Amino acid sequence: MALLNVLVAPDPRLKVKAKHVDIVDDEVRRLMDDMLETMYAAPGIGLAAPQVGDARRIIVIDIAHDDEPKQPLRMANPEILWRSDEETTYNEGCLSLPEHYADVTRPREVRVRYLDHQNEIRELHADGLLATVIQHEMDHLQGVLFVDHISPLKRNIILRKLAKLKRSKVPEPA
Ligand code: GNR
Ligand code: NI
Repeated sequence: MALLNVLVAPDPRLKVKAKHVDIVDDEVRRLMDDMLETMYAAPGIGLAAPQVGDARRIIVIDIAHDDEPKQPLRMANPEILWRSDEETTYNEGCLSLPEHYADVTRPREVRVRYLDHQNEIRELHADGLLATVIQHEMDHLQGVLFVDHISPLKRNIILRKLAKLKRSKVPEPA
């Protein structure tokens, strides 16, 4: 297992559309496990492959609390089969937008089809926080961040602050 580096916005690798996975083999399983380890260490409750610089349609999620047994979900090629008309709002965070939060409204329930870590087709009905995190992670596979769901004014404030922070950390070549 290995900890992976999580990309912080603005970064062009967070804006690309990720590619379909043909088969979940040992190499993909290793990536899923490294992503879970990275997510738990952060700590976070979800992580998408583009956030660790890998442009494939892979996400991992665990919304179990610290005092509960782990409930890791590993998904390749997730597809939303159904979304509820009813919506819900969560104050979302993102490991690629550290220390920034905003309310995002999304469908309250979703039905998802995906390939699991054994390369088996599975379906899951999710609601509440799990449904929100699934949609947040699937957005990453389209190059979409939660700030793309809020007002351009709030989005630009967050992205400018993060860009400035990057400039202060990484000296530009002279
Ligand atoms: O850790 C995370 N918390 C979170 C909270 C509310 C809605 C979505 C999330 S996902 C986020 C981790 C992350 O950036 N996943 O891409
Ligand atoms: Ni995120």
